[in-house]
Amino acid sequence: MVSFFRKSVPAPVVARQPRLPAGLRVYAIGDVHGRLDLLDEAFGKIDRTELERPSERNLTILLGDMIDRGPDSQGVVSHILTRSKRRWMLAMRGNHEQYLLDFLDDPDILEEWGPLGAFNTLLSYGLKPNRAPTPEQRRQLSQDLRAALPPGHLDFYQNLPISFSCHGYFFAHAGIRPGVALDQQSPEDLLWIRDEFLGHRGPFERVVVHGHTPVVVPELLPHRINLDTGAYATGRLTCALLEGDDVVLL
Ligand SMILES: [Mn+2]
Repeated sequence: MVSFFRKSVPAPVVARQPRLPAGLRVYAIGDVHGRLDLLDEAFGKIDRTELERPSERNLTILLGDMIDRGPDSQGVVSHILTRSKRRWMLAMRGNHEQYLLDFLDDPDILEEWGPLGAFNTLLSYGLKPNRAPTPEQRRQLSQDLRAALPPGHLDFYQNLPISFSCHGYFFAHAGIRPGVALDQQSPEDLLWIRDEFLGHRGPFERVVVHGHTPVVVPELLPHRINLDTGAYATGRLTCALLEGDDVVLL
């Protein structure tokens, strides 16, 4: 557990940030990693907030890595798809969703993906993976996964955006490469970057809202906001409310 977290930069609960237009509220949720129970709680908090203090328009953004590690990736994706029918939702691509897509075309990627929590995702889709599959078993699992995906799931994975700009904010799963324009960022960096991004003191073109690297306490910095609190291991899933120039943790 000790090496699991990066050291958090001490952060206030409320930070001043770019200004969203009046009437627009954004809820941003960190890495869910198969914890349907926690995602359900977060949606409940959002619903209560909207009931108590309704906004004109509100967008919920999931920062990627909805799947793997935790017990119910299939349930998490189904829950997001269901909620998307009645709420404005944007689920973003994380490196784990990319692994799933890559696995459908290249079964051998399971050697890399497996140790990162893939088996729990395969189990959640009703597969019975052997923990050390042979190349032939990997090919079979890949075909079986494609066949097991419920309606809408393949489309969901294929259409997850890799970045999203909203007024002064830039949303991406892992972060950005410092010194490279936002519209020139590589998918590799947006899905995977850690040290070069996290160690950069800013400023960036926009405030980057991201997950990917677990921290004990969410980081609300002037140039970036990290909402990954390692939900699958800690039981803490972070949801931030962005409104006007405030950032508030729910
Ligand atoms: Mn990640």
